[in-house]
Amino acid sequence: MANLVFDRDSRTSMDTLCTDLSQLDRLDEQAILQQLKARYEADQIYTKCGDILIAINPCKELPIFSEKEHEEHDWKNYSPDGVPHVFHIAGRAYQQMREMHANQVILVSGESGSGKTESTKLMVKHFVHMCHGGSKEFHDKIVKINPLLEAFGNAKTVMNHNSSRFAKYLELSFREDGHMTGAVVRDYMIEKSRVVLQNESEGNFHIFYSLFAGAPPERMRELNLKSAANYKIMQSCSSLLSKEQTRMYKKMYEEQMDVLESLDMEIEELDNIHFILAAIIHLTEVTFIDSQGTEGGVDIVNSQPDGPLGIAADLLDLQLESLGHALISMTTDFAGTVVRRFKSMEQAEDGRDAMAKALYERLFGWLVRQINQDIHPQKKRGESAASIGILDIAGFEKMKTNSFEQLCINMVNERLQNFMNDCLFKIELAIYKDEGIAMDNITFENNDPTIELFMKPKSSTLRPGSECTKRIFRQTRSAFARVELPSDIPCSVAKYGVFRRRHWIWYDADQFLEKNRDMLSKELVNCLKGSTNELISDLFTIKKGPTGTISATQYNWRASRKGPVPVLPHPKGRLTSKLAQLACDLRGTLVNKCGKVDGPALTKLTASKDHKTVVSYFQQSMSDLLGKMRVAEPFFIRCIKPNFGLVPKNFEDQKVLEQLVYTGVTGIAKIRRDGYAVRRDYPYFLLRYCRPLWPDAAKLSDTKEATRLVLLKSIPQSYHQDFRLGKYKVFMKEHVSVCMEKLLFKKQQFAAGKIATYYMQYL
Ligand code: AD9
Ligand code: MG
Repeated sequence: MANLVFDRDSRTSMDTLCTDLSQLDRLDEQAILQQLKARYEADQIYTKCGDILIAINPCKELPIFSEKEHEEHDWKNYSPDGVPHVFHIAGRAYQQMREMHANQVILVSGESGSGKTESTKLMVKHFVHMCHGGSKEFHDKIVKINPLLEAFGNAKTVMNHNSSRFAKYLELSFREDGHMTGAVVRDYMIEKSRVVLQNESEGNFHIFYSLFAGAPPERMRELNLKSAANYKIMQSCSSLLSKEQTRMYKKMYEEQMDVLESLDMEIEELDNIHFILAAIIHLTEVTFIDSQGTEGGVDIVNSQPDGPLGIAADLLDLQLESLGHALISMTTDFAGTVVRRFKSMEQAEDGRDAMAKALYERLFGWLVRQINQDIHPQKKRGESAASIGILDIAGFEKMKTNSFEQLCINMVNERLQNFMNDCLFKIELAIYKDEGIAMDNITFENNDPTIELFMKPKSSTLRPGSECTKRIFRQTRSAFARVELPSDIPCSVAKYGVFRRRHWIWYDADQFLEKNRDMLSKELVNCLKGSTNELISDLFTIKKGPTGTISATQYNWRASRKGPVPVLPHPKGRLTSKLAQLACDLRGTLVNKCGKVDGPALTKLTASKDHKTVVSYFQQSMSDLLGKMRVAEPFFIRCIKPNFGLVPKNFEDQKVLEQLVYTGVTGIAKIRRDGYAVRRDYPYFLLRYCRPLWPDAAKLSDTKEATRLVLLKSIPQSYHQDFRLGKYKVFMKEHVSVCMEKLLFKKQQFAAGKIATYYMQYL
């Protein structure tokens, strides 16, 4: 195809825009950028890159998701030459699931605000559309659970007004005939720190604003809540309390309650959701003062029944005194003797926040389990089924100041990128090599060193200016390293720098330790377990989910049961556990006098395998997720954010280019141009096509030769260069595979017609 010169105002010349980047003559970043830009300006937000879909956020509503598009991209009409569309990829996954009876997974990636969640929702709608015949009520529910999950799991950030603060893996199950039988939502890595602390101009989880805007006055009286502006955790973003936003949140509240009711939630359960949310709001209002007593420690400022502590205790069905004690004191085991100690101010505040975060996290996990209970697959005995999973994570973030939350989110994104690299490049190239098929000149940005350093850091790799670090820079231009503070970074504490090609991401290491330390002391756990409210007590007791899975949000608790929860002592106090030792080590090394960070400190921080830190929990969650994805056929959607502020009609070259480089789109286009996306073992290929289409070829003992014959006889001459015969498999371009499927379909229809005619004569 010729490289394109076009007139942007002409409709006809627009038609000459290339829908597949791998078909461009010139394959470099600039050519790809210009192509995407021209398409974006013509509202063509989707472009293929081989079998991968590039989706640029339109930042405005487009009329391309109607019934017409659903029909056009129905799996029955699937063609690899179809118009690129998010429905098209969903259609292909569905078709492949039906064809191969195998699980499929669609990975949606891209930075924060690039459109992952919207794409996910659109695909769910398309799946519902494609599997006609199921219950309408059930299909509606599958679509409606998304806004509910978003209410509890999304929040306004500077990068996206509706940013997902958790990773969601939605697994839709289908019967052999294509009917949807149910779904399971798996939630991972909710950013619970947001409950107690939000960056400037960012919001708390949407549900809190909905509660204030929508709950009727009698409910607010019951919860002892005044207007939102009175509470600390509601104050970080005043625009969310504006009249206009309040109107919107009021409407959302009503919808959320409707969905909750449609999940067969009982009144008592709805009450409990309200009680826990309100308890979190009151609990975070509890403040401490240094105690005047001889034992030191702190006291609670207002411990009256009508103060924040009393109200929180009431809402959680706890004894006021037991909650108060758990907040300000703790017990430590000194060589078998249990000693009760008072907490320092820092420890008491940490404990209060940990309790609020744990309540929210477990409420979220419980809600997901309730949803799953209602929608989980109803499989009959002996019925075979396959699933399509869609992964939507919190996207890559680069802010003015990046903190621990960004480190965790970005670490997960790096891991996913690494998985994509594995699927798209490494495994691919290895397979071609193994099968003796030539494939040259494919390069991609390998982020293995970053993963190594994040996931399995070795201290030697982190030394500044070390040979190893220099080598990483030279070879891969991607590294995670100890760096000197540049003068333009406005922060007095140490930083970690992660170098991604062409730019650095700076992490403010202040509070890394506190945020990583995800400890809810055993006193607080016991206190909550002692609640006379069955749900609250249950939330802090391990239970299996409806599908036998243990919710990710229960994960920490399970880990913490392995032994006593280590209590972090006052920095000057006696160390009571290895973790405390580590924490103090880190405290010393992270904030040293010249504003530098010692690599081994982070090594220890991220290397912990006992699941008692946020990082190790993220690592474990990610491994679980990848385990699931490795055993399914993957599809990839790469979302792109056209500008920082999500303004319509604004395609910023530099911003898009950065994302193209980061995701290796050029390499993907090349490997897709030169590669063969569909591959089948010879026995499978022959079983599927040879007997029904060319029975004579089945007599050949050489399976490779038989496959060649079948293909040459079946596909048009113009496709003859579009397959390769490897040692064990046949490799085909997608259109070759689709051509074979169409032939088979026709043949089966023909056979079915003949049988029907035969029987008709006896009627
Ligand atoms: V984050 O990593 O969760 O912070 P996402 O999920 O990548 O992020 P999201 O889907 O939430 O981004 O999209 C951000 C906003 O862009 C949405 O709230 C919409 O206002 C807008 N958007 C995204 N995709 C579309 C679309 N296909 N049509 C219209 C869209 N608007
Ligand atoms: Mg999202």
